[in-house]
Amino acid sequence: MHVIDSHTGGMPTRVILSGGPDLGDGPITDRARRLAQDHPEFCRSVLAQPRGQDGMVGALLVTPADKTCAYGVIFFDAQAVLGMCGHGTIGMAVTMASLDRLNTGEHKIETPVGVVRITLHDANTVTVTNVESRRVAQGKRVEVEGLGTITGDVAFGGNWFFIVEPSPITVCADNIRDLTDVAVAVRSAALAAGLGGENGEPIDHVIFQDPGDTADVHSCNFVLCPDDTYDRSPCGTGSSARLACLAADKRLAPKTEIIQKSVIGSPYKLSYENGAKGGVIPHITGSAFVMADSTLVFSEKDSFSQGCTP
Ligand code: PYC
Repeated sequence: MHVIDSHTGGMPTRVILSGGPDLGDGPITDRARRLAQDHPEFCRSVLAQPRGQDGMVGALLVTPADKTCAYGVIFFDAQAVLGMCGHGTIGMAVTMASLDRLNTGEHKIETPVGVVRITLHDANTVTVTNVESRRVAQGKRVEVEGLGTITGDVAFGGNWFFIVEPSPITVCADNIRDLTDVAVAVRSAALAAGLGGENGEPIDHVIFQDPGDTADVHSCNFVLCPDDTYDRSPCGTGSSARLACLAADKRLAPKTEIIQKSVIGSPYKLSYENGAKGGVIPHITGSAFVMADSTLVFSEKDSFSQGCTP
């Protein structure tokens, strides 16, 4: 299996160039469902330790059904297939550029939640124009054992987010262990309360938001991913959901650029335009760097061939 690894603000992406499962034809949503249902061991074996690492997102390249798209891509982590992934889209674009398979300029990419647009500015810098993102519920209260009542908004940005502001624990690198534990408890409470999308889609990520610590940084976030690791980047889909909340609250005007940092301090530039269905069209600019070009080996004699993390 030929893979190329990159990181976007510290968050790793592994692009699978060849050797992935055959998902057949048809709409990319059907192929994503087949990946989730029929190939969980593939996702784990490629991303979990010892072959992968915490937080790593896979980007499986597929033929786009929409021929105006440069690539189709299905993102996944070790536990779940994702609707979209912002840091992964930036990593994938920089990876394909490193292979001379993507020129600078604008391109369309097909994902299970729809077509996203990217602008490759140079070898490392990409703007993602995401699918329309929206807030579906405001000020939802959940009871979290040991913490009491936590209030947050439910929003879609390509994945489903429960966004809590201010954070119950200060967002800073020293607090990552505690932030993770509390976010896992908040996600369980949100799921138990049945929070999610209009069609019963469950919350898959939790975000804690705090203000930025310098005048030029609007905000900083901690994002819990489905595999219980945190996003080292400010999370492209999470930032999209957050922009939808800021717009709904009239706290940020269209086309106003802000900087959001992740819990480890990596930045995205963010702005939005109004969407056709009442939500926002987010623009997310970040940088990625290629780290490795590798062949993954799977031995039948290796009892940990499918990963050693549960
Ligand atoms: O950047 O959208 C994102 C993302 C989702 C999960 C991890 N990163």
